[in-house]
Amino acid sequence: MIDLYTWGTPNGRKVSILLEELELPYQVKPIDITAGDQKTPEFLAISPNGRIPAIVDHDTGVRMMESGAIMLYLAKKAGGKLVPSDETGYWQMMEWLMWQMGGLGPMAGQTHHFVRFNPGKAPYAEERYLNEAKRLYGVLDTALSERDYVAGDYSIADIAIWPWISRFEWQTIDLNQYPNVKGWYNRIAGRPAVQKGYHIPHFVSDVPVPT
Ligand SMILES: N[C@@H](CCC(=O)N[C@@H](CS)C(=O)NCC(=O)O)C(=O)O
Repeated sequence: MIDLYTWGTPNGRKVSILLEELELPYQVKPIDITAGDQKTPEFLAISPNGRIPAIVDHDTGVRMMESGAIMLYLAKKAGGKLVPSDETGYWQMMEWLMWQMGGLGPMAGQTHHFVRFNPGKAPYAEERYLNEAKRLYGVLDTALSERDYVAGDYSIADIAIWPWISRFEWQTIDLNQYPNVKGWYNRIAGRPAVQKGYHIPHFVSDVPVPT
């Protein structure tokens, strides 16, 4: 059994959606990051960086933070499901997973901070992060003009990227400007595991539907 420490954020949803896709049994341990639960000594012993998501796998004794590492661990545990088996596909998956972890996630996160939650306080930061978010949407749109999913078949890289794109409204992004991203977003949003994993640890609002 796996314990998933999470909250209803893009990084948390990456792992809950993956666990649903892999059909691995897990129990949810909500960590309310708005109440400071991520700073308790008990949670820091599991996730030393004080961020969700984190897991404890009671089958193996593994404790882990960092969503990208957790996703690779879980996919391996499930026998390599949602990881391309061919060499080219594998590294393409890894490339887009790293793109999400090092690029889209941090830049979109800053966009949420400045554009959504602190408008007017730092116009330079708002412009910088929103422009970078738009640039990254463009990169994804170009990649998806050649294929349905970032590494060919649906993989953990798509699951890592998707919850960040699901915040397009917070980012003031019009998905109609990125038609390939919009089609990909809707394809993934329609998956039952995505609909279920999105609402972990509890329902906040419906999965956003672009108009
Ligand atoms: N690189 C980390 C980032 C994790 C992260 O930033 N989590 C946010 C929620 S999306 C968090 O726990 N924030 C709490 C805080 O900032 O104190 C990962 O991918 O797991």
